[in-house]
Amino acid sequence: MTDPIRAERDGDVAIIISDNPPVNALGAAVRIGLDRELKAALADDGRTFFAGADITEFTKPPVMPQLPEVIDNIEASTKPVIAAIHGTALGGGLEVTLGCHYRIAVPSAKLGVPEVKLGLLPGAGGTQRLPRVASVAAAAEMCSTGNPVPAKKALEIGLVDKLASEDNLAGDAVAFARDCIAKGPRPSRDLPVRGSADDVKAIAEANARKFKGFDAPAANLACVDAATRLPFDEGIKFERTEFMKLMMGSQSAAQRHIFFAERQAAKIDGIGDDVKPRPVNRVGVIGAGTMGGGISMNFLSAGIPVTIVEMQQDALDRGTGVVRKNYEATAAKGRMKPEQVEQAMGLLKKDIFGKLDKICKPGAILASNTSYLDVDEIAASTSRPQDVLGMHFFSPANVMKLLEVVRGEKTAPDALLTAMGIAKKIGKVAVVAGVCHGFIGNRMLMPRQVEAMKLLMEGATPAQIDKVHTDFGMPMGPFQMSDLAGVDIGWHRDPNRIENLRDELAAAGRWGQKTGKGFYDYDEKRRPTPSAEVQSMIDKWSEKTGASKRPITDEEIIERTLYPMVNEGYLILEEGKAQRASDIDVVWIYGYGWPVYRGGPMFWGDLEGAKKIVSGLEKHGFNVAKSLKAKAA
Ligand code: 3H9
Repeated sequence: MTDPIRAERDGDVAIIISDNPPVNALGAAVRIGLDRELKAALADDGRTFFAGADITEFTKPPVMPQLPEVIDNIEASTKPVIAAIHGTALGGGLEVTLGCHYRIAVPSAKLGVPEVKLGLLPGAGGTQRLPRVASVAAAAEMCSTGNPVPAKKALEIGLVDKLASEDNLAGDAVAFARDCIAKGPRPSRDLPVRGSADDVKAIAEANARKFKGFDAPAANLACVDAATRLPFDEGIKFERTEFMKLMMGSQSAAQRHIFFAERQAAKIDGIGDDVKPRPVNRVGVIGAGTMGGGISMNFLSAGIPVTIVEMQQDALDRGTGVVRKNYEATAAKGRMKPEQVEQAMGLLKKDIFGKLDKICKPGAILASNTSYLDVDEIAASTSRPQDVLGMHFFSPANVMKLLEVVRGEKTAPDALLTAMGIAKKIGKVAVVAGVCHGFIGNRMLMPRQVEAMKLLMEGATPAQIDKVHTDFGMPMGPFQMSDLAGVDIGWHRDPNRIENLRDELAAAGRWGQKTGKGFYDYDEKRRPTPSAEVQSMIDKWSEKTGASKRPITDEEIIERTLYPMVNEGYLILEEGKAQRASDIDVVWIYGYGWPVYRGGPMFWGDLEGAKKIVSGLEKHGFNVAKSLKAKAA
């Protein structure tokens, strides 16, 4: 293995260069080399910056020197050490720069401590040095949200001392180093803390909703708070204790799992490097409804021209109107400039009379956004099944990150690769799914919904079931979801045919949020309250179906609504409809808001334990997937 660290000299300045592709993670070889070259530079009278600790090392035995020690040695250097930053200085990478005495960065550099997104905190002194180098407010914000700051902002908050020119970092850094020689070392630990505990409190309050359920943001804030009241070395000890607590906890394990799962999902088994994606220069979308409009926005935002095909002028106007309204709302929040709105709208061409065949050249990919239709059947109805696949967006399509790319029996490898590539280009997290009813996500939703309805008949209330799900960390429970999606979805629309509770709700106009009432009653601000009318309908249907009502525990709700999802996940894997368990987790995190700190249903199933899940499922009479049973054995 080649040494990732090498040193050069420019007159009286030693330049230590790290080159550890792909992201310059601070793995053992880098730490050893960094320490070695620093010592050599001190003894001698002379692509991206680090993307953070090597996350893959966290589950392995530690290799010396550890990062805090390397950073302490840099900080203790009797000669000034300058960090020259380009690309991304993240996590442990930023902490290395904080151990340096001065920092210079190119304008395109980004600096941040994203550890919180991995359920962690900067564990190499970052929480103690940032409040001294920048400020308590900046440290609290950066550590607890994990959002990086661009170099210009870093300069404003004192995190970097100087901006280099974009294409001459080495030259500017060496010149800057010469200026610093006269100033001598400036250890961050000796700087006064800039700000007070109130700054930490303000950040905590401003983000309370976002942080709900997560352990790491509060731990990050507690460390920054410690910096305001403890001497540096005591603060470091506090940081270490908090870091280890998070590192040993299940939330960080879950979040690290998802970090790698998301990247793994982009990889398609069985497709070699010889397969190349097809170029995609324009996109046609059929149907200008909510979904069509949202889907179009993804491409427009990525600079890809879109032709919307809609046979009805009013529907077309409504659809393009929705696109404009959404963009204008984004502009009103300052996240887009008015000229960008026009630019995106300019890419949208209306073609009322265009015919599908006219739009589709040979080789064009024909993608269906179906949630349930059989992609193989759709493919069979064309003369080019190799070009047909599913691209299943989640509503609202311009917001939700998930895209299920459905691989049909005859889908060509390069067509699949193209769909996965375009998904990345439009900022989606794509997962390959096989053809089955509901693909991965909705297929797993079905047993959950069925059981939730049965539980109502047996004595649980919609509010109780939903609360178990929201307490678990889901953004909403099964009945809140029905009310949002529409209770009338899939309804036969015959008001005289009432065969179950859902029919009765639909016939009574209880279609959910859109009619102001569904499983819940809604006020004008769409706040739900339990409905007496619905409860009496439930009681009636419970009696009709002969279910004996009894108190239902929250534990039973978990066993009957979440365990069957895990079970379905195993069935999906057995049938080869998902490539790997972690893909299923990605679907649920990005498509349905499964709490990331629980790592997705499959990861959670492992934490809960296969034995416990199997016995829970068997207790309630479910057919357990063979592979799940085998795991429990
Ligand atoms: C930390 O620093 C703890 C310290 O405070 C305390 C220590 C005591 N390690 O994302 P990409 C892999 S915690 C190992 O597709 P991009 C990644 O899996 C760390 N591997 O590229 C992928 O592998 P593959 C805090 C890593 O250009 C490949 O590199 N730092 C790491 O879209 C390319 O990644 C972070 O949380 C890593 N640190 O984005 C930063 N990072 O090709 C995490 C990446 O096999 N990283 N890999 O699938 C990122 O945010 C993005 O990777 C980055 C580049 C923005 C840097």
